[in-house]
Amino acid sequence: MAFELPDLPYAYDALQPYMSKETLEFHHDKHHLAYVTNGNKLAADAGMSETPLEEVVKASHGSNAGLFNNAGQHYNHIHFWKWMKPGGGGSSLPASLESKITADLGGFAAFRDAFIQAGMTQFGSGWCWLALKDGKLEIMKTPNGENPLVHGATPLLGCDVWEHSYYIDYRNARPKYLEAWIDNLANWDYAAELFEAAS
Ligand code: MN3
Repeated sequence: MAFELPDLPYAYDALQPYMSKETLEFHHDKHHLAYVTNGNKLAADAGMSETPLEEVVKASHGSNAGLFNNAGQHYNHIHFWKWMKPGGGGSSLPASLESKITADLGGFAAFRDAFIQAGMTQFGSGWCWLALKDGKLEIMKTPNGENPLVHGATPLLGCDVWEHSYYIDYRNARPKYLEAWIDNLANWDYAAELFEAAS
């Protein structure tokens, strides 16, 4: 299936002041579009134009770096736009996911610390994640376009720590971006939806 750039599920200025209109214009209209355009070319070259996206990500991992990087980033960004919402964040989570976080990660505060720490310590470009693996929640971090799918896990919530996601609004202050993201933008309803689907 050809990759297509999805519309943002909110207005470009809807996440202000935590993520600016300018950041979303560049991030969605330029960066994500480039992954779609390049991914389509490379998928066609690999004979995978009709292959579902998750299969392309898994099949190209370790064997076709160009395709993997673009398909992985396309997958990650499709979800990233939905992993944020105006008025998001905070510690009030859907009950099923909240009790799972308490059981597996020691509670919301411990989760928040570990998630931010993973994002801060991802050296260079990449992502930090809340993922479900073998029925248990885990905090993960991955470089570049990699994601939990290629580690046998299901991503439930992911934050983009490439500089293009925060440099306009936070300059080099990645920790400030991560705190603002988890406290004010994270869409727990979407994370809970993915958790229910994976459980
Ligand atoms: Mn990005």
